[in-house]
Amino acid sequence: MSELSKLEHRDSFDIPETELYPYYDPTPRQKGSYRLEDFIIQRTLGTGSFGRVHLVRSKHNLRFYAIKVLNKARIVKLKQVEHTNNEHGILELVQHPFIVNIWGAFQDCANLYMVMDFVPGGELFTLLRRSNRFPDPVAKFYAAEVALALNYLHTHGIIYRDLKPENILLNHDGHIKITDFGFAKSCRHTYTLCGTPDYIAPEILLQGRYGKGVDWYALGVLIFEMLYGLPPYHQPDNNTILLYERISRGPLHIQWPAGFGERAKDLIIHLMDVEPTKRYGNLHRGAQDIFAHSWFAEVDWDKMTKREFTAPYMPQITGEGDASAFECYPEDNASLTYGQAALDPFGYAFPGFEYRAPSAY
Ligand code: ISQ
Repeated sequence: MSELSKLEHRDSFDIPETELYPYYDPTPRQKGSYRLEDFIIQRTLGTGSFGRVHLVRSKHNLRFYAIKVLNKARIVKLKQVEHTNNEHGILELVQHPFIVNIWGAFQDCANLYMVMDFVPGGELFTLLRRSNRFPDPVAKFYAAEVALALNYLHTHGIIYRDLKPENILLNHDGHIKITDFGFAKSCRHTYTLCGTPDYIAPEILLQGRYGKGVDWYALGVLIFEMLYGLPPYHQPDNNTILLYERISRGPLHIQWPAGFGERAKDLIIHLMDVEPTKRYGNLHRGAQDIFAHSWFAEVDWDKMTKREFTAPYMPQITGEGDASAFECYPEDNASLTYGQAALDPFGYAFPGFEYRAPSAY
């Protein structure tokens, strides 16, 4: 099933814009200093090529957290050092109700650890596959929360670059939390570190390879997938060549399913425009073209930002630490290897992760 959403992002251009619907949190989070021995590992919530995410319980406050564990040697081997440092740096920087919160990060000889909120409602991906497709108002609710989170990131100079239902988690109250910032990239330098304007080289102005348009494009794909159940260019046989051909031909060639709403279709076509300079989100009105689109006409954006709408689906959670909304993964004793003394040739590569050797030595 996971192949369904492996579409490559396409390049776009950066255009600075003013912040729409800002979110101010009156209670800034308390940052902590942690080590593995502060937690009891309960189970695996997800796996990836560099490590796993575990549900853990704090020995001190008995609260549940998610800890993402990444193997340093694998990160180096797969040339993901910069992405990993970006992920950590960006998560430390951002604070938004629709983005997962990080509490701290540390490393031992072999691994990096990121301590995050446990978001118990599971992936939007699971809910979508189980529901087949979402009714229009449900898709609109999730799309609106995602659009606000993307706009927040963009106004802070961050491109997310990995939007898909697998990376959207549902909190206990049914509101979203975007997770996995492994591809996120800070593009602040394209706004602020360009030097004196008269001297800016054209390639700096045109450096749009990772412009925020890729996120708005992905929002178009996400809206389609939520309303239809599959992404617009899905190839059942995983034929990537055909997929890339369809992606480059653009949304005007999509065979729209019967009954697909005209307003949703119009928004998706504008979000998925092959030409980044014509794409909604990248025009002179920026994200306002998206927020003011007729498909979102019922949305009160200020209320949406403040989470004042009741979510369309309430996760069935029996208590704190209930992780039944997540798939079961084989527990292959990976956690037994955590915190062991070993050579550490890669510690220097991750300076943002506090070095916490186990207390035994
Ligand atoms: C928080 N809660 C559940 C699962 C998670 C996966 C990745 C990152 C954070 C998470």
